[in-house]
Amino acid sequence: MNIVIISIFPEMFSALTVGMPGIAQKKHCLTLSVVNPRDFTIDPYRRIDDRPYGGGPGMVMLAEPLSKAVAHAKSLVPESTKVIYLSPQGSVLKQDAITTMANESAFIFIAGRYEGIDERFIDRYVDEEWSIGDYVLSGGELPAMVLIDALSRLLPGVLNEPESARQDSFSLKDSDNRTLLDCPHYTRPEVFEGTGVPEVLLSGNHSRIAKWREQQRLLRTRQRRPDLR
Ligand code: 9WO
Repeated sequence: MNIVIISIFPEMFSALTVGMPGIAQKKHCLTLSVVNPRDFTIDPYRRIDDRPYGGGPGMVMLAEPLSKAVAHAKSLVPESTKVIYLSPQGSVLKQDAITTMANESAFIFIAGRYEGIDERFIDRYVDEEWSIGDYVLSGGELPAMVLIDALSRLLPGVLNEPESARQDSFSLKDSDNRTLLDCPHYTRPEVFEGTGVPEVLLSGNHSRIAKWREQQRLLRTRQRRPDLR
């Protein structure tokens, strides 16, 4: 997968050199590049923002440097590549949408700053608008990184396991394709600060263990996320 990010803070994306996105890049399953709209400004002050028409607090990102950045980004990926804007006004991302996106070969992500982007840029250049949750941040960089992290763990060849085993153990879905939370996990020592491990996990009975884990997922989902049942 080839992802071009448009952001005025390219340094932030160095966080993606570690963990799953880092592995994906080292294995050439993922290519990331960042295009800075400030490099496409026309005025001597390299301004990428201006005051909002109609007044009010804060600044708005100029459409022109962003459209030039998109044109440059499109020279790095196929012309038809989807342009995605991360904003609180987008549809809230769920695992299903991320699984669908993982089948694509390229994306252009727009990470906005200030109070927002000139709506004419969004109307003309943005294909999809996605939110990672109902809160306002200071920019779209972290949401873009959240999406890249979620995508990188789904890319074929990133992990050693075969695709079928990965789908099983990395899915949030039960046998009826309904979302379930994960079960609790335990590792050594067998007693931590006086508390042991559920005995079933020490039994060596794999069908009992699988059954217990499924029950735990259902129980936790009912208790913590009744909206998912
Ligand atoms: C929304 C808003 C609502 C009331 C008052 C001020 C407000 N600012 C914004 C807003 O959308 N600010 C953005 C800051 C402009 C674009 C980049 N920024 C951003 C993206 N903040 N939060 C996100 C984001 C993106 C995806 N998912 C969650 C949050």
